[in-house]
Amino acid sequence: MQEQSTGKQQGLGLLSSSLRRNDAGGDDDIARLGVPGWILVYKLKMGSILRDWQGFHQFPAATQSKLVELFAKLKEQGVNKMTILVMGKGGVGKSSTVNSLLGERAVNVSSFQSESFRPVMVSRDRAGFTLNIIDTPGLVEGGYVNYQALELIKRFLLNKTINVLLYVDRLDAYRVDDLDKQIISAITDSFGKEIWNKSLLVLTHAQLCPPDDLSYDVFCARRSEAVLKTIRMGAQIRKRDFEVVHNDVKCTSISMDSAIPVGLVENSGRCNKNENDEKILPNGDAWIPSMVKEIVGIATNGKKSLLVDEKLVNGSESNDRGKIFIPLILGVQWLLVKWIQREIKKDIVKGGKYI
Ligand SMILES: Nc1nc2c(ncn2[C@@H]2O[C@H](COP(=O)(O)OP(=O)(O)OP(=O)(O)O)[C@@H](O)[C@H]2O)c(=O)[nH]1
Ligand SMILES: [Mg+2]
Repeated sequence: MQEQSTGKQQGLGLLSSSLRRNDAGGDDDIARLGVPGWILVYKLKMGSILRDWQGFHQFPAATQSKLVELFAKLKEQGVNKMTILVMGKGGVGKSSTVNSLLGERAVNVSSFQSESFRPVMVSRDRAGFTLNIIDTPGLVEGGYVNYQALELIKRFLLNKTINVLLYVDRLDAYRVDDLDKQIISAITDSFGKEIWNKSLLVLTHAQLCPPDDLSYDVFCARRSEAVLKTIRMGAQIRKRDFEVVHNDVKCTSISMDSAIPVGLVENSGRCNKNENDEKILPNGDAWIPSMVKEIVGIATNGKKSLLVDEKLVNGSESNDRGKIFIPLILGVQWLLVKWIQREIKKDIVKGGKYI
């Protein structure tokens, strides 16, 4: 029967396979959407499909009402669309965080080596508000920064505006090393220093029992400080520029005087819950609404969102800076050549005299 399918059915088949590739939600949703095929084609061409945010209704009522309030705040400021970019090393919980924030299994999560090498944008609509989240492949391959992945991400982002970057790492890691700094440098070289004005440090695996008799809050603060310092150094941001507190945003989970707020995340299904059925951290904080609050704070912090244009994709900021010196270098080279030619001529004249 399948072999006899009409062109229209084949078209939908193609669409559903694209959907499966882009979004782990499954193709049942296409039927549920009830939208004309051409709209689906258009939206797929734009890099994702805009769906009704089904996962929103899966959140506990207490979380839903907090999120409604936060989105209303955005709408008050004329913001009805937000695009979040998620980046970090492999296996730190990027995809799981995307799913947790959406309340649905939108992107693939893998316990072992990931098979997703491409960025994926998931778009959800709720009451006229569009939320785009872009999940990306890990930025480390075989112990080195994966510049190829970064290049792919950049190209995927062409003509998109990023309102918030979630830089993801794990809370339950005890060290930062040179590779962490290199990742930050690579992100900064690709997107410019300004991207850190729109970023939130997300630390996953936050349901932990700290070692060495440290309290949970002290442990979180120390780990955050270590990663934030690495970001500051990797992005070459001056200390005093980094220590500015957002006017209206205060990190709810960790009290830090940093320009980059920190959000703690526990993606595991075994995460503890409060009496309202909300997922909570060991400090009692319901982390999903807290994190969305931070995200909204960053989106409206008055700093410019990042438009990824041709210029950014085809030449990094740092390369542009280097280009200023090209005429100078050419000039010096020209003078050097002229000087050598003059010296050679002098030598020839001198040589002629002695013959
Ligand atoms: N306990 C716990 N496990 C987590 C958490 N976040 C992610 N995991 C697990 O860690 C593994 C990797 O998670 P992913 O979300 O696929 O990580 P990723 O960063 O997207 O990985 P790549 O796509 O390979 O870069 C999976 O087995 C997740 O279930 C968390 O907060 N707590
Ligand atoms: Mg992933």
